[in-house]
Amino acid sequence: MQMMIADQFLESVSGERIQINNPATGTACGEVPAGGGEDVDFAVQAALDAFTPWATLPNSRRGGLLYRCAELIRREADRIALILTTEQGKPLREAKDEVYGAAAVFEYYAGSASLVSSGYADRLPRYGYGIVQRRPLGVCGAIIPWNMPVLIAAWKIGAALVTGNTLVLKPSSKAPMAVLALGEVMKRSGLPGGVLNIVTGSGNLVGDPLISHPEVKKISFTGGMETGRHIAGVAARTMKRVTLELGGNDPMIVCSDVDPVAVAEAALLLRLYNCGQICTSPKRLIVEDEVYEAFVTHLKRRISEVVIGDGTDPSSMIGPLNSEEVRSSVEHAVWRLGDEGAEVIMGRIPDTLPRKGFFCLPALVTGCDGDSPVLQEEIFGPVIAVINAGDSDEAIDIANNTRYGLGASVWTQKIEVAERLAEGLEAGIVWVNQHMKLPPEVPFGGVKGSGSGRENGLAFIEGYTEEKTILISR
Ligand code: TXE
Repeated sequence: MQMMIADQFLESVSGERIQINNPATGTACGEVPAGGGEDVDFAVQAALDAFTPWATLPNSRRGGLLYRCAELIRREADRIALILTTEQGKPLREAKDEVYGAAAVFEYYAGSASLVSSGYADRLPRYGYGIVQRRPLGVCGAIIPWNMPVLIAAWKIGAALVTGNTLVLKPSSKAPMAVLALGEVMKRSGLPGGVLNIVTGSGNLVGDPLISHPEVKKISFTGGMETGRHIAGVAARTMKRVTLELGGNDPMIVCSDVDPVAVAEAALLLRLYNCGQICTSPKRLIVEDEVYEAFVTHLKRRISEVVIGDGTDPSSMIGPLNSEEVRSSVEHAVWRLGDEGAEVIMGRIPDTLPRKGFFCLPALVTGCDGDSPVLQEEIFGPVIAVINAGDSDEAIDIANNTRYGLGASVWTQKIEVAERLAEGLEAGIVWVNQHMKLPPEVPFGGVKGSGSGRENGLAFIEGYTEEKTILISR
């Protein structure tokens, strides 16, 4: 595949390419250009050239274009989803969910176009009156990871474009092809050249020139904590705005009044979605005493029934992890939890499991210590870690015992318990009797080490525009 810059599909200036591997086979499934600084300069220039005509379109026209994109994305969902499964590993039905989710995100932004409006201050006795314009920032940059690339790209593209900005987007080199397919579909929907540019390549060679480029006014980043720290530092030097989403270590608190079997089943399905590689996956199940045994008993039975396999096989409940690097870090975390004294039960290896590929058996780890140093970090894989808590006060202490603060959930039928725990949890979003749901209508982002700034909801208006006041006296 090729990069998308201005109204062209291009190779990189260097002519070099990056091989993309299918995580289910460990073998090549495609190639993309290995971009560099000159490609970034070219893309930023294309975005600058496209900016004024795009920014001066009526909001409704930009919204209308995003609706058309959503329509075509839905029509081409099967094709984009297959590319996503092939390069990322997730089961095809999850890849389709993700592509449809991206279409819904574009519909949300299209429908919100009219909310991006200016203000008026009437009757300022000594000054006349004031007009408060909302203006786009200019050229924005987006850097995204490999775990949910199509959905996360849609969040950033929808918000930047509907507010009149143009965008240079850098996908992860571990899953760039579905994002290129998304861009190509958007272009075919009528998006003018240069409004969205996609430059593929490494973090050092494409990411760094993008975050330090003087013409780029904002960087929206989703990825690892260390990279986020680096980006915030570099962006500060050119006074860029920065939004950072740096992962999570979400607690799921299971209170004593719930049906433990039903909630354990929900926890299993949620935790294994995308093979556990989701920032808001429930990574620590904190279960109160009264329901702990029944909860764990259900999981012990179910863990052996989880079918692992190639994401294109409809019987696979989970696919491989995205890379060898992720697999070894997940396996290492499971060994360490075992060393700390937790009980580890591994899932079953099916006879049909391909020999190669980055497959990682799901692990149920029970009796975990709430203070475990391993559990204070994000485990990005199919590890169901269960911690026993005496009561809800202890549960909340354990829940907040991490440097992350992205999402959290409380499972209870008692509204007063839900309210009290939701109040005490250190998180950007707290779910009650659900987890990991992110409709574009609500703001999303973290506290503590999970980052800063919000995406979606109405946060996009503040995030992608600036106000200019004109005070008029006659
Ligand atoms: O992230 P990186 P990785 C977590 C998860 C995972 C870990 C590392 O725990 O194991 O992070 O994942 C680009 N300048 N999350 O290695 O390196 C890079 O090319 C500019 C949580 O994939 O942060 C890619 O496009 N850009 C997370 C993007 O940053 C740079 C989702 C993310 O890569 C750069 C994914 C640089 N110097 C992983 N270096 C979440 N928030 O959910 C790299 N990049």
